[in-house]
Amino acid sequence: MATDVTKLSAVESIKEASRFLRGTIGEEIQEPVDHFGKDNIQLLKFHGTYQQDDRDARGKGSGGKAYSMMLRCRIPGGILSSDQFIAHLDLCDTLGNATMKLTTRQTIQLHGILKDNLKPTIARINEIGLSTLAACGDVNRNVMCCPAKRTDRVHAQMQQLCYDIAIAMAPRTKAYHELWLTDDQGEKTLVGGAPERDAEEPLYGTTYLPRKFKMAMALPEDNCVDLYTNDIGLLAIVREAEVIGYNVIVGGGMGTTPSAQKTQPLLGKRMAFVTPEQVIDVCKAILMVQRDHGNREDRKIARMKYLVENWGIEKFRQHVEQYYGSPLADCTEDDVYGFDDHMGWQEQGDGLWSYGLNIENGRIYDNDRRQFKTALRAVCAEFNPEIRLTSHQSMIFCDIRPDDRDRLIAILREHSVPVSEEFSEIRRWSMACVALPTCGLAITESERALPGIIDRLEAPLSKLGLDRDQFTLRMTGCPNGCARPYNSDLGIVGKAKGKYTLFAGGALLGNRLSYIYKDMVPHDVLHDEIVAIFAAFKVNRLEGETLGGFCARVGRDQLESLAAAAPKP
Ligand code: SRM
Ligand code: SF4
Repeated sequence: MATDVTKLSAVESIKEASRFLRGTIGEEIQEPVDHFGKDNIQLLKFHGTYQQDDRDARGKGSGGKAYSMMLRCRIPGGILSSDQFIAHLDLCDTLGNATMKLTTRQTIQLHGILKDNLKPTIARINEIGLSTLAACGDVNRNVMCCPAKRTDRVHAQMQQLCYDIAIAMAPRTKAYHELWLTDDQGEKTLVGGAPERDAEEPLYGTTYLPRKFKMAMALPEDNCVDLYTNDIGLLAIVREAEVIGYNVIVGGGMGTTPSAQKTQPLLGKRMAFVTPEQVIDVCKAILMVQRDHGNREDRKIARMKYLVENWGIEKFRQHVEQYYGSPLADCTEDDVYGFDDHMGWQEQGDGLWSYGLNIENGRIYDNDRRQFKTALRAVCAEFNPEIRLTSHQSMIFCDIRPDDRDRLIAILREHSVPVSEEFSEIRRWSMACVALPTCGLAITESERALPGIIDRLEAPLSKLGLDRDQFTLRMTGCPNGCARPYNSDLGIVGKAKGKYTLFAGGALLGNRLSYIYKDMVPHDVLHDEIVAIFAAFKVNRLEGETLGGFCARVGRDQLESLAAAAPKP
């Protein structure tokens, strides 16, 4: 490693001493306390789980923290069976907080799992053929891929490769099996066969990566996974209905700390073209460059995006070529030009249909008004559809026969689940991160606030005649950017208690970063600020211009003047 050992960040020593992610998790699980200690909290992330506390409950009751665990599954490309989906619903009802979250990276999160229930929950997830290993932590996380079910070879090739990458780049430690899938003595296997993997980590070594690592795969006409925000984005290049290779985009990432100037959101940079045969080894080479040259002293600047930015793409590519062992070809001209969110009915090409159900902010629950869980259970029981999760926190039911289409919609309606066709464009293209009450890093509300903000934007948009325009509006409860707010047309980012930074000028395609339009905007005037932007757009847009394109063209200062001058609806 290039870094001086004495300056390594605290997490580096925890990883090094952990004996491949074991730490003292096994001992702590047995202890009669409701939470884990701080070193194991870091290691538990690699196993797919975060320790949290109910932030609504802080300072109430006995005054202590109400601890529980969040558990994130690893679902490459977001593809799972009805049974696996139902098993998650069962888990959220029996051991979680009775809700389930579809995430911005095509996975499922369970919240509110008590420490004593962590092992049975992880064991159950493995029993149904899924895993939580490497859903979080300084490793390659859930690999995203366009989830559309199609009979063409292109989607199948990409989805297979997505799965193969996830396996090839998964950690190999036996610790996961020992801790969660054996009896308390660590001897008898409870779930599945004995682990076939080595105790050593040929790809990661003892200290794994300097920071989290993310990958996604998309098509030029359909960047539904937001390629440019990933450490590695693979853009499939198709000629005569075959994937002939991938343009490799490196060094994207959203997270930033506004008080630290050295941090910033960055879009990935186009690096090289690789054939399908080369792609896994080149991805491994990229990961190894980051492993050996990424910053291990300061976690704020440890993501690969800073290495790519500091070195420049040419130097980075040279290193990748050295690790890979031969020169790489240049990218083809192809780039992203479309985004299909796969909502509503789509033909698969085999006579069957997929139905994309928009789940607002990915939250699945039952209450007096809406019974998502009951409806989804009923759909799965009746049609047994394959389920595919989107990177916009929504889901797709696949393999529906034409005759069953009306019945599926009827089931949703019977349980007051809003169907995708009823969503306004603004709500359809919006996303909010979890934030309060579970996220330990949240500064403001997000998931619980965005629906109300959109309620106040829908009528003005209609009055302005902009309600058919498609643009992304994304909100997060802190600057970490979990709902990717820095490349959306508009972004709302929690900055201080009840105050937000408003971003403008990104793009639905995800290939342009936004700028700070206004800072420290109080929650209750956010919608006024946004309506003023809509009004300015209405009066001043060029033909065919998108909302983000307009904001980017006029720039911050002119946008402010135009927004002040435009007649409000
Ligand atoms: Fe995230 C941390 C939730 C996608 C950037 N993210 C967190 C934690 C684990 C908070 C923590 O560290 O204690 C959040 C748990 C909240 C909770 O209560 O569940 C959290 N992130 C999420 C999810 C669930 C948001 C959602 O509402 O869907 C997404 C889970 C994705 C998954 O299934 O794997 C999620 N996080 C993202 C994305 C979007 C993406 O990857 O496409 C980003 C921006 C892209 C990127 O990585 O740059 C993202 N999360 C972060 C960061 C900032 C990373 C950075 O480089 O600075 C943190 C904080 C950190 O790592 O220190 C973070
Ligand atoms: Fe939590 Fe911030 Fe991520 Fe939202 S963006 S889930 S508040 S870390």
